[in-house]
Amino acid sequence: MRFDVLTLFPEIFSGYLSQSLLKLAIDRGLVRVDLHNIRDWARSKHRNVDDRPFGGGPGMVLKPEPVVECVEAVQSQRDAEQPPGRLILLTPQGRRFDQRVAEELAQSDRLLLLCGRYEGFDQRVMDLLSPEEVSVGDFVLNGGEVAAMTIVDAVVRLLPGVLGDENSSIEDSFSRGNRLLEHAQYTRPREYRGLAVPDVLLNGNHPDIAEWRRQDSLRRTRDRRQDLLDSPAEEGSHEPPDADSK
Ligand code: 6GU
Repeated sequence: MRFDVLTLFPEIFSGYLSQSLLKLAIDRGLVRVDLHNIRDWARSKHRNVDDRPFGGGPGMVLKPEPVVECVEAVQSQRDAEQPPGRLILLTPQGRRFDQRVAEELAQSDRLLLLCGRYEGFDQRVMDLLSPEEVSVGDFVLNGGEVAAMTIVDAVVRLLPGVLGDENSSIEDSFSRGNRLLEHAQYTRPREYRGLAVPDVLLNGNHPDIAEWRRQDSLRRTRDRRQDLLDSPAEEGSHEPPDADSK
């Protein structure tokens, strides 16, 4: 899968790209991430990419020309028979990103992630390019870069061969309609500062362990995220949890 990240701050991504799981996926040829600096498409002598908003107001708006021309240049980097890839614009105004969206995006061969800064893009960027607008949550980031990394991170771990075990993302919280939070985990030592590991995890009885974990997941979900139990189960989801069990 190929990602193209279009940004004014490509350096923000370099540390992340050299990180273990993603670096491994890149080294194994499963993923490719190309960074593009929008400023390289600026026309003026001073290479400015933003300007004051018409009508007044605070902040700066990203000019349409460098953004549109950068996107078009990146989209044209393909063979004649290949589709241009999905264009995603990161903005707090977008469709909310979640595990279901990650699974959908993981089906794509190529994603173009367009990161904004300042007060946003000139409206003609959206009018001309019709990107899919995506937000990672109801809060405001200083730019789309951290959101783009969030999307790359969540999508890459769904690609076949990226995680050690092919199935290890399937049982994750929120995956394929799983609506339960993860159960608690313990490792050695058996006792630390007076806190002991639950006995059931030590006795090697795997049906008992599975049942304890299921109950712990239910308990946590009820305490922390009742909303997950209230919302209707998705198509293809696991059995709905037994709401009466303790
Ligand atoms: Cl995608 N961008 C920015 N700037 N802020 C956000 C966001 C994106 N998603 C949530 N907040």
